[in-house]
Amino acid sequence: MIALAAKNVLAEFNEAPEHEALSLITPCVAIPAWAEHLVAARPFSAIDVLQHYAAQLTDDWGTTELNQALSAHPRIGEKAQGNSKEAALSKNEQSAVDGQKSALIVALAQGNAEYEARFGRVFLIRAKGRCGEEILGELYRRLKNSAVEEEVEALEQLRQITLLRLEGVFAQ
Ligand code: 2AL
Repeated sequence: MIALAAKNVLAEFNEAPEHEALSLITPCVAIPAWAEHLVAARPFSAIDVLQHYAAQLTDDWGTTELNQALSAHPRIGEKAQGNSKEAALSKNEQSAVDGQKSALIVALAQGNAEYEARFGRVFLIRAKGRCGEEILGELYRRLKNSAVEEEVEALEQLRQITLLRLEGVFAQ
């Protein structure tokens, strides 16, 4: 019984049927090809090897992947809907924006609207480790980006969110 309890997540991921391995990492990002490639590359000898490969796969991401992934990211300051694992992760990441002063919430909502009007998609930022004021500051800074510069930044944020979530999956 002890042996079962101690069986680590990496071994589980390596040995699980394909659909189970997929469901373990799908909540990290709504880009099916990323999860499929990672599962197809099993087994991994160590978590850092897996993380490194997962990061490498994100280097190929572009406009299509950004739009795919955004369908699963609620606006900053708005709660994720539903009971999916991804929604739960998102709520946790955005916890610093919870219960904030209403002035900040209003400013974020206005900034989000301005961003969406300018770039045509939801403002994406790795919220974990950032306070509400910092997020708002980044939103104002990024509103001054060109469309090309901003896509590069949004993709970098998506990579950070994804790899942080993946770390969470394999944390012992
Ligand atoms: C999110 C989210 O759901 N988690 C995170 O770090 N950022 N959403 C967003 N619009 O940036």
